[in-house]
Amino acid sequence: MGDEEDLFTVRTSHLNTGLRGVPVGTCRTSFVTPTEGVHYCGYPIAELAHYPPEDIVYLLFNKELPNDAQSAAFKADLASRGHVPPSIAAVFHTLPKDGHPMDWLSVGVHTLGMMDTTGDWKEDTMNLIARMPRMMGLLFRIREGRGDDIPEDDVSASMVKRFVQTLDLDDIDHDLMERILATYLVLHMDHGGGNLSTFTGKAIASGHATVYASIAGAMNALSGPLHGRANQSCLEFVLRIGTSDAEEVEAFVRGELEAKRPVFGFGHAVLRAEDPRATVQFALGEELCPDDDNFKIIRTLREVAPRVLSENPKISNPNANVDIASGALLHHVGFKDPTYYTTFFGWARVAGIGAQIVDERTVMRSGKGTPIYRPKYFAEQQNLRHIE
Ligand code: CMX
Repeated sequence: MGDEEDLFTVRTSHLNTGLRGVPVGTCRTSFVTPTEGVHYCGYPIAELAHYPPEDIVYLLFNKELPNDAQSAAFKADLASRGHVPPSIAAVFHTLPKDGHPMDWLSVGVHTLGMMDTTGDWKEDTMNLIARMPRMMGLLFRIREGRGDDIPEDDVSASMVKRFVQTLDLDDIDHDLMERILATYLVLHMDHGGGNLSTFTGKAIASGHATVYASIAGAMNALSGPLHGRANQSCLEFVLRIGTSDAEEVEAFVRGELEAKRPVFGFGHAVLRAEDPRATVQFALGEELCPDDDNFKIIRTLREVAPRVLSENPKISNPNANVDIASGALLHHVGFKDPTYYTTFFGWARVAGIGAQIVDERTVMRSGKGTPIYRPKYFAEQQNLRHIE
């Protein structure tokens, strides 16, 4: 059987595996290769890491990078859509303060949709992207009990600046925070078509629920500890290590493995080398915060963990993944509570998931759109011989 035929043959061994490896569609925004990781519209992520997030949003929707005039026009378009109704703050004030920030994010997206849905896939997606920075800032402030005296929203500022201005934290280096967040957003915007949150968002949209309902559902999927919340777990893991001494770090890693716990920040389902998104963030940390305690720990982990994990031949990729460094960088610039980290991931993914929803709803099948999702499930007792 040829490779291609094999790829498209569904076998009994594929059942009850969460569609793992079963081809179900095409993705116009990004793909992942084992060595270079994610590519956005053909560009390896390492080549895009230093672009402003707005230019990468443009890329995901238009499938080409903007020139200067297109970039300026796109930023102006986002500004024209950026106004967030102040009444969203009233909704946030009613939420339980100990609710997880990802649940707040899902409520926030839904609430924006209840306040203003046009029904046009692209319009709604662009409006949501434009409103995310302010909504994120309000979410942080109100959940932390800082809901008063919130600064005016400067819709003409960059996505990241609007968020940082809304937060309005004392004693932080705004430029540093903006630089770390801008890189974080670009690195996390998209990751192929089949990851759980993207697939979920597209599945919901396939039933013609609104963009807001679809993205809120995608955020719920992202919040799981096996998916986006690994982001939070990874810094919690680093904080538990508490030393950058190589021997102590090695003893800690071995202890985790003996206790059958994951060594967070290492391994990947598809990549077979260090994730370029980790490489970019390590370089950023070496430039911006080489002496930060957590950064020193992850620098040692990057040396030690792949060697220890390589001793187990079952582990397909012992190298660092995207989550190893992002937490240390976010912590360094002032985000001390890891439970918020997945909300940054979600904010970034609104662009990639949104672009994929717009493609599936308005481009695929010559513009008719992908039909409503309906994979087949067999009754357990049904005879499976015909697909052997
Ligand atoms: N620590 C401990 N065990 C690991 C491991 C790690 N970092 N990486 C892989 N393994 C184990 C797997 O659990 C699996 O064990 P079983 O056979 O007992 O089930 C075995 O090695 C083989 O796994 P694999 O084929 O190499 O990798 P998977 O596709 O099954 O899992 C991943 C990938 C990311 C879930 C896994 O490497 C892991 O748990 N890493 C730690 C958690 C983490 O950092 N998650 C963030 C992922 C970021 C991203 O996806 O981009």
